[in-house]
Amino acid sequence: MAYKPLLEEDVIEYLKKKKMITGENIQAKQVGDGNLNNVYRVWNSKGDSLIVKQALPYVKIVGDSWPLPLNRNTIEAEALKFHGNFCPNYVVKVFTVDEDYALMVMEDLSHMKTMRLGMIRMEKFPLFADHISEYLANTLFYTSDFYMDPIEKKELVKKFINPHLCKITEDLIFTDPYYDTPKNNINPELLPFLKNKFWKRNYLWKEASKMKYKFLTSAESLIHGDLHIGSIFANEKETKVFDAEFAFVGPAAFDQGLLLGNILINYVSFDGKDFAKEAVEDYRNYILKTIEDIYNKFSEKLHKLWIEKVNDISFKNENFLDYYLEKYFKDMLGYASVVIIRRIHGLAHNIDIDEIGDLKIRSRVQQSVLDLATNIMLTRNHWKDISELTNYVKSFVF
Ligand code: SR1
Ligand code: MG
Repeated sequence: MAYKPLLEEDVIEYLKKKKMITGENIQAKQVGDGNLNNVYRVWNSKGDSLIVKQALPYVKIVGDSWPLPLNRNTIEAEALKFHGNFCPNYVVKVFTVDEDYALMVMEDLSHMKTMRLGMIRMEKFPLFADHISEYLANTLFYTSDFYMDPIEKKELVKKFINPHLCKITEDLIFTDPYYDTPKNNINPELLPFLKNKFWKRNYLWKEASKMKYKFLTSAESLIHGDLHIGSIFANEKETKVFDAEFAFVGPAAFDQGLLLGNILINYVSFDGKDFAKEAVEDYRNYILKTIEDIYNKFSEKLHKLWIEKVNDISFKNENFLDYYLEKYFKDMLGYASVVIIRRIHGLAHNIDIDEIGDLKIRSRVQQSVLDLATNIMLTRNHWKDISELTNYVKSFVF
């Protein structure tokens, strides 16, 4: 079977042929606002529904001038399944993968919304910190050398080699935002600040390059690779991670850093919006508490796994865990800083800030976010506890 990008009617035919959906009045609709793929929801009159995600042979938001391999769909499906082994409650279920068509069929989670859509409206997710800390601790630990057999770990590295998607991250997160290139996507009102201040921060670029080097060279755990708040569905009771096509065996602190960075962008973004002051303060307190809870619960859970399940005798000691967590914490802050910066004037932004329509107001918020990220990057090696970060953030913007 030859690959072709499927339209809504093709997706219905495909699922009918595979007997994955039956019955009357089957319909399909393109959903999702991703940058790379086509995603369809398919449903029938009985209330059955499925999600089909198909890779395109190029970057969707740019077009066919930027080709991208189709096998990223299989890598994503395999990563979701592998992570799902260790935290089945917090990862979307993949039913089938079709390498020929570069597509996978998944459970439909449209009774939930992405956390980003909730957070831009100041919705709270009371169980999120508990759930995501377990996801972070389990995926980190069970796919690391602390737990895995060393031969199987190397096989895991091989299976999840994902060079083209990693290259996107290397360029878009660690490189392009630090100099004036047409690949960036810049609010014209922000340009003078970038030219006169931001791009003169050579000391910052050096720190970003240190993080890039770690990203290029650390094969620690199978990471999600793009764990922002648009890659997570959540509601009051459930949390489900999806969209893992950037997965590879990489630096363990990257996922939590990426999540933290995206939450901090949301925190600052309310400066440019019309919500009541008290509501913003209340929501910001909730965000800071969530940031602390995620990290503290994560380290407690990792500690428990360590005590109970480390297999390699070299690492079976808590002093090593202390060393590991100290490095993890600083790296997490470094990755948070670069992912914040990339979403301000790099190629792909977050709606948290881009929905601020007035470009002057947007630029003011963007400058504030860039200054916050710069300060986090430069201070990261002096902080030991997550409350030092949250106190600092509160003193910077509240
Ligand atoms: C060209 S792809 C831009 C971004 O979209 C994805 O969600 C990743 O975050 C990637 O960096
Ligand atoms: Mg994505």
